[in-house]
Amino acid sequence: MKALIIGGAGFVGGYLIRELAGAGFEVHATCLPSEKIDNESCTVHTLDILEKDDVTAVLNKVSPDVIFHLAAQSSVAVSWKKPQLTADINIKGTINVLEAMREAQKQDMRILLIGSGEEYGFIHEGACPISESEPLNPGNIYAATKACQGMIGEIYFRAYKLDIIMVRAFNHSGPGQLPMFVISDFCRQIAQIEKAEHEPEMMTGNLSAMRDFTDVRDVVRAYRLLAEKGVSGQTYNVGRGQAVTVQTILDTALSMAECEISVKRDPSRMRASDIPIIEPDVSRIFADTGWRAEISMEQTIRDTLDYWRSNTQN
Ligand code: A2R
Repeated sequence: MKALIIGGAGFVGGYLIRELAGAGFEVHATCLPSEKIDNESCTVHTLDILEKDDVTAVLNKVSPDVIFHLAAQSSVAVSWKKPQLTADINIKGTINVLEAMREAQKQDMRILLIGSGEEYGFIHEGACPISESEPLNPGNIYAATKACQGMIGEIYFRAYKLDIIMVRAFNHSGPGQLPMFVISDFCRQIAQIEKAEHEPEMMTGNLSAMRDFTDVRDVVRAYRLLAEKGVSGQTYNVGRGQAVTVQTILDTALSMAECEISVKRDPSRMRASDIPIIEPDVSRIFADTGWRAEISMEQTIRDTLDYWRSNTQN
């Protein structure tokens, strides 16, 4: 099987390249001209998905069996500051990819559109575990563009019979993730404190919110299994299916620290409208592929902490 990862230079891309190469796929990956992919197990192509003709050229050159569309403006914070850019990349960019796929000479090409659990947004009490059929109520620009990506995917599936799978990935984490995400943030702070680069004080936001965390290595395995066994036209939640409080994440991370650390609330890290619980129903992906998360949250936290300990300039 020949795979093309669009947006392969990001956090998930590196793991997905390894997962697919390990499973025997011929792997091609794209990155922006400003980015780099250092991985010998894939062929790299530069691509800006806003350039439709370039998307067509890469698709025709590689002629993949399956495309993993990861390219995105993936930051919620940036999406507030740059809504037009976020809409351009996440919506127009996706349309460019789908149009290029529609025009491609190859008939049996599958695509996974990677969306987000954020698409559900403000969910009503009692909706959790939230299933794929639940209405979407996005609460930020990023989430709205990802919901739109999924809707356009469904339309292309129905109208043009393209082989499209929509994915809603919930929180995922692991070594190498940027510290704007909670597990990476806590682990980085601990590593800095252990090296005495920081006061022994952990800054936190809202600790009572319950979120569903999956290791990125499990997530990319889910993507591979969906590419192999997922049902065309279907939308799949990808997550552990067991939410925990951010307090639990903090306590687990602190229990691994090599020194005493006190906890301090940082008002700048509190979000105005934090939804109390977000937990996916993952029965559909389990039924269709047999996938479920296997790596424990403790392991993810330990590996992320070790990552920051060995990356001194953090
Ligand atoms: O924004 P950058 O410079 O980090 O580049 C990102 C890249 N990208 C693009 N690629 C092609 N054409 C564009 N116009 C364009 N704009 C941005 O896509 C980055 O290298 C990659 C996305 O990777 P991350 O931002 O690290 O996301 P991550 O965590 O790998 O998540 C993968 C997917 C995304 O669609 C998320 O929205 C979803 O999973 O949850």
